[in-house]
Amino acid sequence: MHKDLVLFSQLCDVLLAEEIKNPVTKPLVANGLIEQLDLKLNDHPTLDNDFQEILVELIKSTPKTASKSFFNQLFGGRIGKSTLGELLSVMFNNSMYTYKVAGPQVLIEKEVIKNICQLAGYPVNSGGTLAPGGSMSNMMGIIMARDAKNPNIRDEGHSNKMTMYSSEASHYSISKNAALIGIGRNQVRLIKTNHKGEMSVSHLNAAIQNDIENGFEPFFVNATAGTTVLGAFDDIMAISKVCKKFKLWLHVDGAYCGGVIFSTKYKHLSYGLEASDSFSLNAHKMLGTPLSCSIILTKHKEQLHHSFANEADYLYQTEDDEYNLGKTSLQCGRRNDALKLWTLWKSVGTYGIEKIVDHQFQLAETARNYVKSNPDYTLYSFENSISVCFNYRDIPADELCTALYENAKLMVGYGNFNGETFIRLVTINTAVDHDDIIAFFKTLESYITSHKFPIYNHEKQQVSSR
Ligand code: ABU
Repeated sequence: MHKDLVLFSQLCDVLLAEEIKNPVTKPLVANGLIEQLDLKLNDHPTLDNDFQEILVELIKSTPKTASKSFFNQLFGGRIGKSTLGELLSVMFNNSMYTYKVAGPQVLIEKEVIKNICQLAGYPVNSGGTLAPGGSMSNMMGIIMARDAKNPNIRDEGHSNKMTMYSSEASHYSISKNAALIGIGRNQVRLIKTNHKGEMSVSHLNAAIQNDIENGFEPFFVNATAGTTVLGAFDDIMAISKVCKKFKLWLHVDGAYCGGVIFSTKYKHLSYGLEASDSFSLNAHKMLGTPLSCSIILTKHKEQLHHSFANEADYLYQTEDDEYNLGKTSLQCGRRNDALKLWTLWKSVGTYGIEKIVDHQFQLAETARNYVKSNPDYTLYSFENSISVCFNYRDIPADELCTALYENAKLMVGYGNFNGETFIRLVTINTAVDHDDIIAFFKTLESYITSHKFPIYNHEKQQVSSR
């Protein structure tokens, strides 16, 4: 074991050096890669030296999400104290279902949940758990809403046409989960948004009313704190009033930007959160922990238990349900995903996490200012968003992003909204500073100049009206 940990440490050194030397991995063609990197599994053992070499090649050819050139997804960077927590949880190899096998790890998860509930404005007896990703956190919210509407569904299944509501800019997991839990994708009403990507509350109200009149059974509304493309925040307070009127469960999908609750300056973006019934938050996004650290909270702790508990006498043999976390979780075997957030939080404090969140908004400000002040760019996104969406000289965003990736210049993706396609620069990467944002634009511009990229339109677009 010790020998393998020494090797692990050496491999980490290779990775850290690679992230600086080759921040964007030159992509290899997927077809044929299995032979090229010697990934095939064999009947016979691999010699130690060959094993090490294969791993070094694997490191070199794996995309570098912690490098300063990674802006592609809603996560990125690496924070040492949090990575330490993640590595420790691998070494501990506990499972969180019982106090008997997880011991103090259970208390760590409970402490994290309790503190986030406080920041969300939830009452003291609220609860929560961790799920394997934001989609599954949202699924847990939907399941609690379904069971709160009809407590017999867990035993009998459902026969009514139950309907769900979420904006057309919300995450695809809402529809996917409707399919997975048997509600059906066609029972998801995608509510219109305004020009900023925020859900129309009047359309929501009308859609619910219309469904009731037509014999459907509405049960769940999802509001989003940070939509996937534009990073928009729905008006949670206004939506909560509609939910109250129709007695519907309000879930807030804060997977992307729910981390604003840590920031004195930006928590107003989630105003009304305390009126929701459940709230999901991905600490591996805005809070900078490694993947995955997906948290689902609810004011209705008893509902979490009702929806997810199942007896198993071979498993639950000591303590009560309060400390046997398998009674409130989606999974059976489950690593302590809260530990990496706890090690970070313990080391930097709530104020330290606030700085992490605020830094991302500052970087977005830098990027937006750059775009606004340069006539070759068109801006599509808005203030208070860490997704900076733009086009450069009307070059098709998909072609440009793919060219930057294939030529190992930058990792950045593109998105669509209201019929426009644009580059989405996500300023969530904790490794990045002001100069790296400027370097991003300079790299993009010099790539276009040096590669004589076809240019469609040099004229300045009207950014101020967007
Ligand atoms: N929840 C994952 C979203 C992926 C992305 O848009 O980057």
